[in-house]
Amino acid sequence: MRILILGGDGYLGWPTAMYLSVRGHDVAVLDNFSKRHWELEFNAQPLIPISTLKDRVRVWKEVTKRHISCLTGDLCDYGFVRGALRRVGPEAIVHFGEQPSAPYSMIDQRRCVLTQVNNVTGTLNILWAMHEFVPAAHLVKLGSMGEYGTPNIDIEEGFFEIEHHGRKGVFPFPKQPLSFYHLSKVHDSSNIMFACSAWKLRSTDLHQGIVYGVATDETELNPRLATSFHYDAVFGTSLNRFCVQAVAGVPLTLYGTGGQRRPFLNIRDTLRCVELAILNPPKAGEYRAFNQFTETFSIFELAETVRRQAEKLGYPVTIQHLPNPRVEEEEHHYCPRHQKLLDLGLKPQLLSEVLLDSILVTIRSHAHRIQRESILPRIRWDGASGVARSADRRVTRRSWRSRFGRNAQGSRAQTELLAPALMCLGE
Ligand code: USQ
Repeated sequence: MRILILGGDGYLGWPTAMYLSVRGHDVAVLDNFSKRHWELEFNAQPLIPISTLKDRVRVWKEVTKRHISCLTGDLCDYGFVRGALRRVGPEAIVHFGEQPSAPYSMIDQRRCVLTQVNNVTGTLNILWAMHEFVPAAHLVKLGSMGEYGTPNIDIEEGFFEIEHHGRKGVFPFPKQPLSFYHLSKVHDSSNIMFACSAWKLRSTDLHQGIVYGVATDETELNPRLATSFHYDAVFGTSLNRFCVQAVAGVPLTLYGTGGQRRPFLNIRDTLRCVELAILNPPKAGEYRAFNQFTETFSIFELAETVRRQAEKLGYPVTIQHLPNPRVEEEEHHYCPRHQKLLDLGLKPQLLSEVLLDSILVTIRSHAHRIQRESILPRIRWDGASGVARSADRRVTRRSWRSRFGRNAQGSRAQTELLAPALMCLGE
């Protein structure tokens, strides 16, 4: 099948491209490298050095003899999007090409607007270009479980039936998103659903949970095929961050009580889910939603699991309850369904000790690259933070010790690292 991957330079886009290429599909990747630019704003570097997309495509050809074509351009530029779809003529389009960080979208007005304009405009441009050139193509869109929020009822897969004043109907499940980033995904979902209905396009909206893991079968073929793994407070997500923190010997950064329950999946399962969606397309005019995760954990359970496993590898780990920089419920009901991908044949690779061990061991081999100053959260959901300024580094070593205890081993360097977070959290 001819498959176009949008955001093909990213943490998930690049491994997906290789996974589908090695399975015989004709794959093209498209990116404008804006994520690399956003990373520069915070000096947030991926743990494993990654080369340019063109280099990785070249290495992929050397290693597998398979060709991935590469397009460079911005999804917000409609002329470019039209040209790309006309040139590639994809049968399936996998859309990872968005600003992917919830914290980034909460920094300030500029990043909030950038996130929503970038994500919503890009998706609208794809829909219009599909309508114009490839109306039979299947759009596989990466949405988020965070679109639903944490309602006090069980979460269905996209739609549910409700009865109101004696009449029944099927409706999109209510969305109570967790950030401006998650809101951009909600807007995308509505736009895609409407385009499917109005223009008879077809789309699968993958409401994805939090992806963890550093490697896939394909990235392991050659070190130069590595993917962009983040652990910093802007682009890294909880489990990946906790693993790096354990190896770096800094306290695990639990926000609040850690009672927040979230959906998770392994990066290898992400690739399989995308493949299952592609191989089982919806019919023309159909918009469907799959909840794409394999298990749920509270963030505290997750930190405890990482602590136990890291200690077996000889890393002493402390868990630290930081004041929560986000506005979110910390104790809540959470019971989302996730049956549709299992019905299509997904065999989940759950978070086992072996799996966690392999992640920690991979991180260990790159431990010299960990930038500790990027670990602590500086972005507040209440809009009061911005990025902490250097003047914020005045918190004393005594305040580190009184807050984190002797186990935290607060050196002068660590105190300086923590200062911005404490200051922006109003400590
Ligand atoms: N958290 C901590 N400590 C940390 C980082 C996070 O306690 O160091 C907590 C957060 O407060 C939150 C939970 O862990 O309650 C999850 O945060 P996260 O950073 O792992 O994930 P989040 O930013 O919410 O969003 C991520 C991805 C997004 C995806 C989403 C799925 O960035 O692309 O859509 O996970 S979901 O969680 O369902 O929204």
